[in-house]
Amino acid sequence: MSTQTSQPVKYRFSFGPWNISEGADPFGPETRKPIAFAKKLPLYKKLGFDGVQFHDDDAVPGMDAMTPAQIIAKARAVKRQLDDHGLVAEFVAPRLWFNPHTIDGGYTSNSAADRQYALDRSFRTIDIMRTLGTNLMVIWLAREGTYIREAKNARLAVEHLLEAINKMLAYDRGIRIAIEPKPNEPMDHTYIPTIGHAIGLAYRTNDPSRVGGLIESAHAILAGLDPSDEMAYALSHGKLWSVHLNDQNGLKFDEDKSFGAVDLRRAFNQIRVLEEAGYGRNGEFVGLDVKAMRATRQADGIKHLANSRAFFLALVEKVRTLDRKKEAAFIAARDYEGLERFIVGHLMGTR
Ligand code: XLS
Ligand code: MG
Repeated sequence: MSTQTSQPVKYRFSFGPWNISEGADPFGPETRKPIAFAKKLPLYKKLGFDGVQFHDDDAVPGMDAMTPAQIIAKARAVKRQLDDHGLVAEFVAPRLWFNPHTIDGGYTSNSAADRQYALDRSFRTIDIMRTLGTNLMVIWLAREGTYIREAKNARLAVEHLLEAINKMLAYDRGIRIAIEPKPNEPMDHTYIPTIGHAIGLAYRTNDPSRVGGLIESAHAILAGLDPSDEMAYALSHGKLWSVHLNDQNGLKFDEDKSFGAVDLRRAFNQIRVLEEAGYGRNGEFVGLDVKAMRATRQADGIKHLANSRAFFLALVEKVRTLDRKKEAAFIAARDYEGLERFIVGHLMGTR
């Protein structure tokens, strides 16, 4: 990845259909009416987005009851819809947390039949990816973990994951797999909770060059880590293939708040790390995995996407206009108090 910043990157944005949602939470029903997939598509360009992120069944609803050929035929129709709107599929992720076979995890379930379901489902995901024109698969390990420590063998779980990933890599030698780590929710503890775990696993696969990561800001925060440091770690390995930028107010449920809405400085530092590593130059998207608040009215159900993109672009300007010489002087003098005032002043537009 290039470190040249002479030609500024023109960022391309993406989100998933689930990011325009109905407002249900575990404590109450929907507060907004559903919007059909076909009605969501025209909103992408209108909001300044070029990429669509998919769960496999966002593209092919009801796929568990369909044959591989039927799944591909439906995915072809979705590809035509994307083409009609000038959109591309960024990635497809297997949704391994709805089917009864995944009640206690898919790839790491104690049941061999459940593990086989997860694998077969992932092969169908790959068929969908290829049909939609992307070679990137994202795996968010939703239920791969435990509610109680004794329920599974954590060492064996790593071997199961490795075996599943190797089989996916062998199923199609052109695909890349980005692991999206998250430390908890829905599980008490999820396996592969951080990007360090994901990259460690990547190096143990049969083709490490095809296994990388997607970092979601909120997931890093839930692990008590700084998202920009997590991104820097993945970037140093050449393994940051997508991001889910959003925000999170401390250690609670996964909030998926608008990017930058809680902590502007933390958002600034994420963009800075991306920008300095040339993120986006190899076609990587800036994904915004953000959710509208439950209180949001129907007509305002896409404002969080517009807001997140606007905050991102405003902060890109803040990164690009930071006086690097002044910053270097503070660092050289080890005047971190001065540096703090300089950075916060820059963000606030004051001195
Ligand atoms: C959930 C995840 C999910 C993934 C896609 O916490 O963020 O939305 O990004 O499977
Ligand atoms: Mg995500």
